[in-house]
Amino acid sequence: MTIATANYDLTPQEKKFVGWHLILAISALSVGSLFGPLQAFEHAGWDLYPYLQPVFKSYYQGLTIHGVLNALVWTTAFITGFLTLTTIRGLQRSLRYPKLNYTGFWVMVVGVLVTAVPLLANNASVLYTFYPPMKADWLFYVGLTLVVIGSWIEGYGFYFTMAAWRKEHPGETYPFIALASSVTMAMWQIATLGVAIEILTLLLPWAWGMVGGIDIQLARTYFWFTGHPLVYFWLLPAYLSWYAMLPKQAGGKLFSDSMARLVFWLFLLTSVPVGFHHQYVDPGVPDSWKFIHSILTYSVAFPSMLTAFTVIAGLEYAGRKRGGKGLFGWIKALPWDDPSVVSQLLAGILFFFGGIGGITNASYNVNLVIHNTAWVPGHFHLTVSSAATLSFMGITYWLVPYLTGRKLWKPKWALIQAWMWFIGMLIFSNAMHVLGLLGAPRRTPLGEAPYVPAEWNGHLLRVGIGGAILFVAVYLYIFIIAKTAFGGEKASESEQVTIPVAEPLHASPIPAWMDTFKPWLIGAVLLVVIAYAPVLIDLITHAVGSPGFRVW
Ligand code: HAS
Ligand code: CU
Repeated sequence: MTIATANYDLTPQEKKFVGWHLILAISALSVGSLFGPLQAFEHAGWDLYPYLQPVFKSYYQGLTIHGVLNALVWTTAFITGFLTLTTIRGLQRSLRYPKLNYTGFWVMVVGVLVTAVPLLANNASVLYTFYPPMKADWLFYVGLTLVVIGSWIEGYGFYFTMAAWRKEHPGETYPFIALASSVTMAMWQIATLGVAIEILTLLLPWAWGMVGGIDIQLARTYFWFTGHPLVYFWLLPAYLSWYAMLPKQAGGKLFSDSMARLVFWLFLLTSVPVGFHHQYVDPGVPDSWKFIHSILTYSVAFPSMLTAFTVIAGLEYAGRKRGGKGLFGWIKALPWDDPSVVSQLLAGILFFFGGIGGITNASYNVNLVIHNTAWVPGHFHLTVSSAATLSFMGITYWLVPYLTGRKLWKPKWALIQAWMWFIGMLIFSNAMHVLGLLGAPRRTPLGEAPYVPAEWNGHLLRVGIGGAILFVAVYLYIFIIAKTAFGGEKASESEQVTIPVAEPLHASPIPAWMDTFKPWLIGAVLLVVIAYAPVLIDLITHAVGSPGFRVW
């Protein structure tokens, strides 16, 4: 078996290419993050939107910019860049067709710019789920399509590179981090077929006036076909780091190489056919199919449980090697002074709560209580904004010094930043969960709502306080990264950061079925067909048309 252990350096050109992804990602985050706190402040009764007139028109414009730039652009740009690095480092070879990957990246950049035009002009305040019959300017749909196509092209670049490596290394096993990168991309490419079909066959013809109406139920079904696995596109790069990089940073090893591989294959298999857990209340989906998707949702939670055990076992190994004793002494022995490690540990702790909340959501009966309430943004701020985002922040704390050859600017401040994110998120998301249970709706300017009962007020205030802490934390992060990249002290030869890749604890052979895409891809497609085809055929044959509305 092969696990790359020797240091391998990217070429300056490759480093620059990964760096461009980070610039796109962090630029999106820096604009998108302006609006999150504005929403939180509005909930707490400090509505700042009137002061932003006439530049930003409404709460909903802000909420859309926040969701699109943070949840869609920051993540996708970071992930494609990070997976480029892990593919090259894993295979210890350059991209097979670098120009293909460059093309993918620039298509993504054009897509972001095209999306930004209607967003900033308040012509696409349809939120990040862009449910019809709310109708955005067509540029919004075209821009998002380009972002997705750009990410696909980068994915093809990974596959060609994997195939070239395979030819050069007959009989060897794909190195884990490269395999995990391509599995993530393959899952994403199956997943995004839903939104691609939604945009090309429904939204664009409708936005261009070629058809009079749109079938709302069909559009929602296509959307959630993509919408759920989208969350694993955010999560899996964090898992890649937790499995194969974090243990090395903490002084340990990858606890089980084969388990890590199995987890990624299971995600490829089960991530997509679960979208109806977002549509439990939708009238056009038969109960039997909601049941099937609910069972499959519990199946896709399983690899995360495996991850919790395996990653924590790897961390325990590291902690004990560092001298930690007793039941919990190993936790104390972990490097709590390393901001990259701490960000990822705190992201994992927050994900415990987010994951339990996810399993709660997946239960049909309980979902009826929390659906469309503030509980849901409470859930996803622990997942996409913590498990993924806080991990990505932690990764950049070594990645930017690696790419630039500079030292991280004030590591103590980076530590404070990670803890601020953790504390801000605990306050914010706990308040949102409680508000949801009390019946507070999501996607609503609650500060203005006339029906708010007194018992919500304390929790709304906590939303504002949590939001304020997160606001400081995110701009502190951006400041630290900018200072490191553009003004950081040059690292000496001995201080140069290398890419952390953990060795497996046991070098056991990997069975052939865990080193080939074919059976897993066939299984994934089959499950999708079983879980979706009958409902989609029914919805397509009974499609009806609604006109578009501009509700903002
Ligand atoms: Fe979810 C709604 C179910 C995971 C994101 N989810 C959402 C929405 C988003 C989102 C964005 O079934 C809202 C969409 C919208 O706008 O309407 N979710 C689940 C389930 C899981 C889950 C079953 N979600 C995620 C992840 C996300 C994410 C991951 C983003 C990254 N979710 C739902 C459902 C809804 C939903 C319903 C619809 C609600 C509604 O009605 O609208 C599972 O995958 C979760 C499994 C996770 C675990 C946790 C394992 C714990 C680990 C931590 C290890 C700890 C470490 C730290 C390493 C079982 C791995 C150690 C530290 C030391 C110090 C030692
Ligand atoms: Cu979901």
